[in-house]
Amino acid sequence: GKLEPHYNYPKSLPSLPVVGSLLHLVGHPQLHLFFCRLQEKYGQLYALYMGSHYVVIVNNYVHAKEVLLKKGKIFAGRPHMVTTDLLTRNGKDIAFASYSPVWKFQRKLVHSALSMFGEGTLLLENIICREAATLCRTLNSEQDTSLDMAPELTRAVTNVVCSLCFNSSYHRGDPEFEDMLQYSQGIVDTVAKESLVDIFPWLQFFPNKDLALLKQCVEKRDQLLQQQFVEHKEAFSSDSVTDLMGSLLRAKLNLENNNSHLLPRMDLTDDHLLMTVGDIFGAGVETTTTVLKWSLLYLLHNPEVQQKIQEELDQEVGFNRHPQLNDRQHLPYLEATISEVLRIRPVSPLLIPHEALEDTSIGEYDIPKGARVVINLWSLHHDEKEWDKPEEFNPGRFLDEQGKRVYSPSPSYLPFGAGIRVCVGEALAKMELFLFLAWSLQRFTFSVPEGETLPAPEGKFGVVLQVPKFRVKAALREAWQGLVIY
Ligand code: HEM
Ligand code: PLO
Repeated sequence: GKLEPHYNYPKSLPSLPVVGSLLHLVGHPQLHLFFCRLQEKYGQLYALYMGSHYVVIVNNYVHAKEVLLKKGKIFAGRPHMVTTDLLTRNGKDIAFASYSPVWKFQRKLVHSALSMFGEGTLLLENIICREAATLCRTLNSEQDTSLDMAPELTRAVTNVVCSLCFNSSYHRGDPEFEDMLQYSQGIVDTVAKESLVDIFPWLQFFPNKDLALLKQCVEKRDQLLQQQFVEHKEAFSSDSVTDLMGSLLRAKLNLENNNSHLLPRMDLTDDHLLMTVGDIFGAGVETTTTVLKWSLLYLLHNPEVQQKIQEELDQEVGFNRHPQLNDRQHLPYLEATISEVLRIRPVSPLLIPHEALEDTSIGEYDIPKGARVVINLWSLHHDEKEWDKPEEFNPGRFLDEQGKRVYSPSPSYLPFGAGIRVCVGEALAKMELFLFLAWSLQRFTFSVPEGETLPAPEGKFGVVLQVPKFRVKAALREAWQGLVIY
């Protein structure tokens, strides 16, 4: 929208025509840190131009909750971006699609599929435990070597979403899995990170290395999705639906067969199905793996935390059985550690940009229709008024004096977002984080291999906050020597 002169808009960074405030952004690849620091000069709520896009940056929880909860529906839009349009066939997925009836329906379908296969039933727990056992077997055979855990963690997490989406899984060394690792990294490196093509859409018509890489990676991913789609369509039977792909197909057929004229006509195209699965698959893999890597990194930095988790596990679970989901309530220290990892290194430090669907306001400030709104979760999670020494890793923040779990010690904590755009995978992610960490720490102690240094806890900004590469040594704990560990 056009800015009206007499309105009370947020303070704006100085901008030049065309370039917008871009000169300020150049040389600041860590956008979440830069936006956090700009508060010193412009206050907690300020605006800037990215190319021709008017962007409002929110840095405190009161404003964030107004956007996400109180005015959630008004701010439920998503901006079109060159890179995400490429990834999602112009927003036919969930995460990068603007508010619409089809989007609402897609979310609902995923929700019910997730609760059908997992939450509530025992099935998903069994799948995760099966992958946790495989992970522990690998760790056991690689014991005391210097190991890059990233591919092992990714495979474990990938197999959970593979079971969920396609009722399939990968073995170690599977070439299709290696392909997936590659293209997914290519997408994470190039998509939705306020890259130049997203700021200046006309740049897409010039040769551009990042964009070429993204196209190539998306093509690879689409081939994989298409293959699953065809196989599922051929084998489809509406009374034996066993995965997300199947339940989406069933929903589409139902919609076509009895599309009553009472309902508004809704087109759930093949593209919508493919992109929905693509989202769940992509989010399912990249987010959970990232958190597991951050967790390991912080355990290397804080061996006393690792030891406390193990003491708790020894006491509550022991050595005769594996950890289960219903142990969660008895393992508050492990749960607190997970919460603290999600605070100190939020997976999605700027969430996904929201867009105002009408003229509105945040606090005392007017916000024009079409404004992009970026919630700086990093600022919320590192707010010194809300968190004592925010850069310090301290699971104790999430416990009371008796060591009992405190769910949210500050309102300035939203690792999964909130409101109608809240993460759809929160419950699944928490189940996986808990089980993978509990299984591994019950059996192994992780340390920095000889000759290696502690990895710096610096994240790399992008569509997820990426973890630096590092190696670990996994030593089988004494109590497990000579026992069958899975
Ligand atoms: C959206 C966090 C795991 C699927 C989001 C958002 C955040 C988030 C912050 C954006 C909310 C917003 O823009 O306002 C996380 C974290 C995870 C995680 C911290 C892991 C620890 C997952 C998993 C799945 C998933 C496992 C899939 C099974 C999605 C989807 C959206 C989303 C589809 C888009 C929702 C929408 O735009 O309507 N997540 N997520 N996430 N997440 Fe997650
Ligand atoms: C990760 C790379 C995949 O190849 C494609 C993909 C799909 C959905 C995206 C995900 C990527 C990154 C994390 C996102 C997720 C949707 C919701 C999630 C953005 C790009 C978060 C944390 O918001």
